[in-house]
Formats: sequence, structure tokens, C-alpha cells
Amino acid sequence: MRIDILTLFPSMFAEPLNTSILGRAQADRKLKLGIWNIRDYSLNKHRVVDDTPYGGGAGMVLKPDVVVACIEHVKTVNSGPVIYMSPQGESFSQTKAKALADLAEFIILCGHYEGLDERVLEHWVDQEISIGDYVLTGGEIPAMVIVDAVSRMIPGVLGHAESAQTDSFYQGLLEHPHYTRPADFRDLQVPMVLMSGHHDNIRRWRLKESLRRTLIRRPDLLQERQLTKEENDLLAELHRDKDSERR
Ligand code: 4HQ
Repeated sequence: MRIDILTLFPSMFAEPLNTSILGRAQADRKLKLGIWNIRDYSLNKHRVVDDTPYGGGAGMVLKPDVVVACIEHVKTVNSGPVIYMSPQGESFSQTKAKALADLAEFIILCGHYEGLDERVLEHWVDQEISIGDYVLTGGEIPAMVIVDAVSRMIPGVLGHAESAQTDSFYQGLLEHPHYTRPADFRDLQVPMVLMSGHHDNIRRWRLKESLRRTLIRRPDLLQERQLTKEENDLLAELHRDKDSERR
């Protein structure tokens, strides 16, 4: 997979994308990242990249000639869709990460200041994505979020220990709690079943705890998901446990 990122702040990407799993994915040539400085495409002697908005008002807008020169250059090495990071975009999700991971390549454009000239959005951008309903200073951190979530879906990027199959959201439920040694930590005990060695009881306990958390913290996820017979039985058990606690 190849991802090219267009930004005014290329140095922001150095550490996060070259560390840990993403660093290894690049070393193994499963992921190729290109970071491009939009400022390099300014023809102005002072390397100006932005200008005041037509109609007046505060803030600056990235100049379309500079941004399009950068996009057109990057398109010579990456023929995938251009994605712009913006709070006005479609919400990012695990489903969107999977769809992007199925592409061979794509380009991410990061804005700063007030953002992009609308003509660039209309004619050079294929998709706008938001990582959430809050306002950031730039699209760089959102771009890193996309690269991280997408890269870990590429076959072979996660090792066995990091396997994507057991993730929250992957299966549409929140994860069960995790414990490690010591069994007694400051008088706090690990649930007995996890130390029993009874694999099917452990699997069932974990599934029940996943359902418990999802029910309490994210009931909306349960609405989305088709439950199996076993899950419905465990959910009924959870409701019975709760009712007997009241009595
Ligand atoms: N931005 N999800 C870039 C965001 C944002 C978000 C604010 C994007 C500023 C220039 N991007 N502009 N939320 O807050 O993607």
C-alpha cells in the first residue's frame, strides 16, 4: 500500500509514523509513505502559501495554485483518490478504514488555517473525511489517525500478538477486560475463571464481559449488531444478574 501526505508541516510526521508497528510495516515494504511539503510548490520568492479570504474576515486560505501544483505532482507517483481531512467530511470508522485498506494507494491532503479554496475541494478532492466532531488546528493529526487505522488492516502488518481479529469494533462489541500477573495485586484479585485453564469457560466469560461493557457503555453498538444465540443467552443472563442484585 502506498499513502502520500501533503502538508505544510512535514516534520510532524517523522516520529509517529516511523515508530513501532508502522515503522516495521515500512521496513518490511508492506507500507510506503510519502510526505510532501506543500510550501515547496509555491513559486513566490517568499514561499507564500496562503492569502486572505475573498469577502473579508479573519483567517487565511491556502492558495489554490500552490495546493494544485503539489497535488498534480504527487498524482504522478500515486494514482489513488485524494482525501481531504476536514470536520465537514464523512465520519471516519473501522468500516471506512477497511475500505481504504482495500485500495492499493491514496493521497491525504492536510489543511491548516481556515482551510482550502473551495475550487480545490470541488475539482481535485475525491473524498472528505472527519475523525470526529471537534476542531483541530490542522489536518496532520487526523491524517496520522487514518494512516494508523488503515495500515494495521494491511495483511501481515500486525504480528500474531497484535492480531486485528479480536479488536473492539472489528466484531462490533467492546473488548473484555484484560489481566496479567500477579494474581493478587494490592489485595485486588484476578477473576478465578481466567486462571482455571478451562478454555470454553474463559471464552464464554470474555464474551459475557464484552456484552456487559457494550450494554453499559455503548448500547448503540448492540442495536447495530445481529446477536448470535449464545450472545442473546448471555445478555439474558446479564439482565437476570442485574435483577437479582436488586433483590
Ligand atoms: N480540521 N477531522 C483541517 C479538523 C479535522 C477533524 C480543522 C481539519 C482544521 C484546516 N480534520 N482544518 N476534526 O478539525 O479531520
